[in-house]
Amino acid sequence: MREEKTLIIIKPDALQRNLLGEIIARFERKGLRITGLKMIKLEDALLDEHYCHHKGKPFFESLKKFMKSAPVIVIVLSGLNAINAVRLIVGPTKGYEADAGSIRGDFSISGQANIVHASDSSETAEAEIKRFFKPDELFEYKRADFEFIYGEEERGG
Ligand code: 3AN
Repeated sequence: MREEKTLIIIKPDALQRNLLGEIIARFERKGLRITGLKMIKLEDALLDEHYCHHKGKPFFESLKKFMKSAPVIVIVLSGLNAINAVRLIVGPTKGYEADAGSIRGDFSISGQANIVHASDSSETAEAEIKRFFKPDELFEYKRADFEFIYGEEERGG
């Protein structure tokens, strides 16, 4: 177990469907720390980089169009094993395959309009945080409920 940072993008469908508060609340309640947060409008250059593993696929252009259709919220979440913990909260890519209780399982029935993106490994988390945040846009602080979120060993003794 280790302290990690991960990146999520709350997508245009979530904004249009008034789900921003609901989604952010789920990560807060889990015990994760929000250490970066902003609203941005995605442009082609950033999307080409972020979705380079999908370049050439039939849905690539429509994915970009969807991601540019409204602003998105980018958030850095910090906590113990945050990358895996956040992927579990988000659920698998296709909303119609995601378990109830996950964000995609509860709010999405689509493969494209799937509410939120989350980094899938420590390498992608590091690259994605750098892609969307400057160092001075990230913050460190201790949550007031830290003692109740983690056990003694997890808090560093
Ligand atoms: P995840 O977001 O779960 O890591 P990726 O990286 O495979 O999944 O896909 C990135 C995004 O591309 C998805 N969140 C979804 O919006 C879109 N996407 C993936 N597969 C499809 C597909 N078959 N049809 C349409 N959009 C897709």
